[in-house]
Amino acid sequence: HGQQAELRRAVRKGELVLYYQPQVDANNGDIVGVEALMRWQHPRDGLRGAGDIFPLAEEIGLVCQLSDWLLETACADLRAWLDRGLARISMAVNISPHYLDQDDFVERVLAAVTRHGLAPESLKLEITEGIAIRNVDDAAGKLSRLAAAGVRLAIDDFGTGYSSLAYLQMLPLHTLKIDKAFVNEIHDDSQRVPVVQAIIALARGLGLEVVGEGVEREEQARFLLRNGCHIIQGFLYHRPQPAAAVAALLAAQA
Ligand code: G
Ligand code: G
Ligand code: MN
Ligand code: NA
Repeated sequence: HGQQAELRRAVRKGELVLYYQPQVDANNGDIVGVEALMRWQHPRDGLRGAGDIFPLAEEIGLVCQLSDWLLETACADLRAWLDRGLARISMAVNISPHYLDQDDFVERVLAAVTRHGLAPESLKLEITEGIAIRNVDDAAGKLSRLAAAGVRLAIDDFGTGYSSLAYLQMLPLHTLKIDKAFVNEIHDDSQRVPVVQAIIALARGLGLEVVGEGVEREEQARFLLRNGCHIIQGFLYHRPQPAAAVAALLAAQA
């Protein structure tokens, strides 16, 4: 309960912030998108990750409030970058199952996009494979309405959950993100990493964009590029960072 009180206090005091991790086109190193990742600037412990926030938020019924805030902040930051004349990039946000369950989920997402005058295509919702399990038809219906409005949908951590292949057919996906567990298996001496190659082939066969996540080493980037995955998110290029730092990177790229 102490932890729960602490999270409530953190929200009141504005200790929660969004960091953004750039995704680059490995052909030229240009930033083509970012993923918003929540952080807790804890006065005593320093920066805490989302894993310290969402499970607690779930326990105290704070998920929807946090999700509204994160969507609003991400859209406002993207708007500010566009207003400065910086490159048009995509903004990816992770969607919690509980938020997706809300009756007005679709309206909340579209309202945030509209409020900031963003093209719906610039927003990408990241859904993990487990998310739709609770009510697949309901989730698929909502996500289809958003897709029809132009909002893009990414399946996150692909290959680690259940029913992956079924979801590929049920959800109106735009992007597939290869989980970093698979990227991790790419080493210098691996001539062939069959699972990664198969996932890329699957994504391309379905006409999906494919993002390689958790890329930390050159040889991993080279392998992905050689095998048809050119959008890369990983510490090799950029770590998650505050909005101002991303703006500086985009300005340097212009
Ligand atoms: O960046 P980090 O290691 O804190 O992320 C840990 C996990 O938390 C990741 O799986 C990520 O998808 C999730 N996560 C990070 N930020 C958010 C967020 O804003 N909303 C939701 N629902 N999940 C997030
Ligand atoms: O939502 P998702 O599970 O995709 O969250 C991405 C997570 O992966 C974040 O916690 C982010 O900080 C982390 N991440 C991104 N790139 C790298 C990387 O190159 N190495 C490691 N270890 N983690 C990464
Ligand atoms: Mn994600
Ligand atoms: Na992921």
